[in-house]
Amino acid sequence: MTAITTPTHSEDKPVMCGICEASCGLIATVVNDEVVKLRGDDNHPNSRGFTCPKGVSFGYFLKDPDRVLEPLQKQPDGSFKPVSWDTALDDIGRRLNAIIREHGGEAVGLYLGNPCAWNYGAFLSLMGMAAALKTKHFYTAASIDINNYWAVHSLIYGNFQVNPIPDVHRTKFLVVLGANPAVSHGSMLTVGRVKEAMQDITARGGRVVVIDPRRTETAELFEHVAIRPDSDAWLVAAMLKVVLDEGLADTAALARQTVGADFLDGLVRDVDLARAAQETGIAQTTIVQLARDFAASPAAALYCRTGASMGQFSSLTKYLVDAFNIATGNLDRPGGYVFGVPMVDTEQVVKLFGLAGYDRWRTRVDNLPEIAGTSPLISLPREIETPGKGQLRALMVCSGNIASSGPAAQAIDAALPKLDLLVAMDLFVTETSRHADYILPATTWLERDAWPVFTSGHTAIPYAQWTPAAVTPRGQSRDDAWMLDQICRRIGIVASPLAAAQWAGKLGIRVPTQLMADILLRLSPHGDWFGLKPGGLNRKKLWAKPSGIKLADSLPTGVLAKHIYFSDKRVHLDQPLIGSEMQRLLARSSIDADYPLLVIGMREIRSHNSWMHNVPKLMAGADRTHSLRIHPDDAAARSIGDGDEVEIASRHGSVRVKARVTDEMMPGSVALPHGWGHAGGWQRAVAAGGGRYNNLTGNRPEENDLLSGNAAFSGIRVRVERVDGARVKTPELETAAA
Ligand SMILES: Nc1nc2c(c(=O)[nH]1)N[C@H]1C(S)=C(S)[C@@H](COP(=O)(O)OP(=O)(O)OC[C@H]3O[C@@H](n4cnc5c(=O)[nH]c(N)nc54)[C@H](O)[C@@H]3O)O[C@H]1N2
Ligand SMILES: Nc1nc2c(c(=O)[nH]1)N[C@H]1C(S)=C(S)[C@@H](COP(=O)(O)OP(=O)(O)OC[C@H]3O[C@@H](n4cnc5c(=O)[nH]c(N)nc54)[C@H](O)[C@@H]3O)O[C@H]1N2
Ligand code: SF4
Ligand SMILES: [Mo]
Repeated sequence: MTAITTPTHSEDKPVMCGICEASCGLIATVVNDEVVKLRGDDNHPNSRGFTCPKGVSFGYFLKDPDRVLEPLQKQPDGSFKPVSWDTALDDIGRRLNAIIREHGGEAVGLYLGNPCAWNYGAFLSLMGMAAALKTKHFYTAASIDINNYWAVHSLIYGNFQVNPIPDVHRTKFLVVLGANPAVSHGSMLTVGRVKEAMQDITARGGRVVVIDPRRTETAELFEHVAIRPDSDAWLVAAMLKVVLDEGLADTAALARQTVGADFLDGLVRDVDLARAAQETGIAQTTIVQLARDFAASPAAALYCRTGASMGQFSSLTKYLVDAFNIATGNLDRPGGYVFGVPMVDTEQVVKLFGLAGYDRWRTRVDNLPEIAGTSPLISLPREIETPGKGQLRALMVCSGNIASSGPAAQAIDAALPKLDLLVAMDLFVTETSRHADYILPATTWLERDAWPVFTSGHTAIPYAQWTPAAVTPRGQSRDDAWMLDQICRRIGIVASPLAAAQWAGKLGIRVPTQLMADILLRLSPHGDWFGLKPGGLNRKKLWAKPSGIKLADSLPTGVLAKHIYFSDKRVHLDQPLIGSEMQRLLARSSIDADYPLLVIGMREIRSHNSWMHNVPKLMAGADRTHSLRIHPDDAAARSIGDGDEVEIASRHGSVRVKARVTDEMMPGSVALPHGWGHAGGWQRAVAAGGGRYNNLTGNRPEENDLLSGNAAFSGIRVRVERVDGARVKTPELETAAA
């Protein structure tokens, strides 16, 4: 008998990793429509062969037995039953139509989750759908991450998409405030091989200073300054004051680039350096020296990211960071704080489509300012639970796990079942999707074409890329853009902000997102203008070079005017809203005797927010338990030993995890990764245990960033106790009781 062999077809396909903002180029080895291997793509202009453990493990998502591969319908007993696409979509359409008929499109909400950043079809559809429904209930991961950036960029540059980044490849002095690029690989900043790029700074005689409550993987490599959580505004305000008081400001740059620079003097007038030292835990001499050294550097950049964006004053902090870069003459100069070269001019696109804006309207319940047509996630439970016109009744969550990653997660968890309709587009039955009436099975980035337009604007080596799908979608999974379009068809809208698109839709003409993206690309400064610029870009050209095409060797300078959306082409520094935030900061007491410790987050190299705990390779090893980092002194004061189970309690909730006693923590601060403590159908993730960090956080506006609605996850006041009979009272508590 002769053996029957299946002919194998093996191909190496360049793809883009769609997990984090590094957007690394990968090579997928595909055999008979299966991804057998993922490795770094040496030809990628930015990542140049780099990968991390998450990227190369992603093939597992194609075969994970827990992945949802058919539309699931919630049954009366709470279980899920597979149904056909038509059954699911028709019923969703019918229920949405009933809600819209009775309450209007404003009763329908959308959540655009973090993975949409690598899923252009999804984000174009969601943005278009929110506009077509005329709903204010458009929530995005930006409001639990970067709304402070967007608010400040809107206020001072006139467009939320404007995003100055440190010129990492040329800077002489990089200060990293609340970021850990060695693990996170960057955010709102995409630098290929980021660790090496930072090491190059010191190799060429420059400095890197990392300001962080934890001696992180990045801080280990460079100069580390430990800071008390949620005190970054104090630090940068004090540094700005030193620069202004000591006459170190670049007055020529301020005169040339800004209006309202006098505002800065008033803003920091009442910032007392001794108090700043007390609030930050950083010696006054260190603060002063840091400010002087930065001002003296010929090319310096202060970069702040999530650690400095997830406190209660994150907009004030971001404003101060930009003001400090500007006042020291570093904006728009080589090696300073510069602008990217995106493959599509997203600043112009959002302006053109009327999406750029801040505080054009306020939210219904919390009276918070809109940003780019979106509402902050902190308000979601109240928008669901508060009756009246505009009450949120139906929600479609696209790649979000807000009952884990969202602020006051337990409040979201409790509010979601109160909706008339919840639709989740996801890969799994998660903490969030388990509440859904329907779970619609989405493709992963290996099963769809990819266009890294979100990160393109902040990439240190500008490049363009568009890759075809590596494999066909598994099971019944479909692209999120397809599902959203199917839902739109059933409620008689087109996912577009343009009135013309709605009319075309009535005639049966709908522009697929791939074509829409290609049109945006072709009409961009790098585009081929439909043949008018023969060397220009289009989708076909990029598909033919799927490893990507470098657009420039370095970032341009002398381009500030192009990135200012005010007619005077100056940065607007005079901001009364920032002034009132400063007054609020000055009035805040940072001591809470009942909850004497401050908890901060930490990202782990083998986790990604809330959704990679089901991958066996990423969960192997003794260190893959959810644990709380605590300084030896804080542990000793509570009789906590390494490996003990501890309870972390805030005013909002509590979680139980193992303690890891380590002097990498600053005394008084403890660190806990978010995204653990799973429920739902991802069995390994659930078995991994742990707790939900975000049960510790609050969602009232005054507990978060008031100017942007950005969630505060960092510096939450907590107490920590050992979980057993031998609970000890902390010395701070005894003092409070005395
Ligand atoms: N491996 C991995 N990579 C990721 C992610 C992930 O979950 N895992 N998530 C991705 C996402 S969505 C994002 S937005 C980016 C974020 O990218 P980063 O902003 O670099 O994220 P983190 O690694 O959390 O770094 C934040 C740092 O701030 C510190 N910190 C906390 N509170 C404070 C504070 O009050 N002040 C100061 N100065 N520092 C503080 C923390 O100790 C931490 O080291 O990472 C992305 N990359
Ligand atoms: N305490 C604390 N909380 C935080 C943070 C923190 O540092 N500390 N970080 C915040 C930040 S920076 C962010 S960005 C948010 C992220 O919060 P979310 O936007 O809620 O995103 P994730 O938690 O990453 O959940 C992503 C979900 O999308 C699913 N998914 C993955 N790929 C796809 C896809 O292609 N299509 C579809 N339809 N689904 C997909 C996953 O299974 C998962 O359920 O969390 C925030 N929450
Ligand atoms: S660093 Fe980010 S983009 Fe690169 S391989 Fe890892 S997860 Fe993917
Ligand atoms: Mo994020």
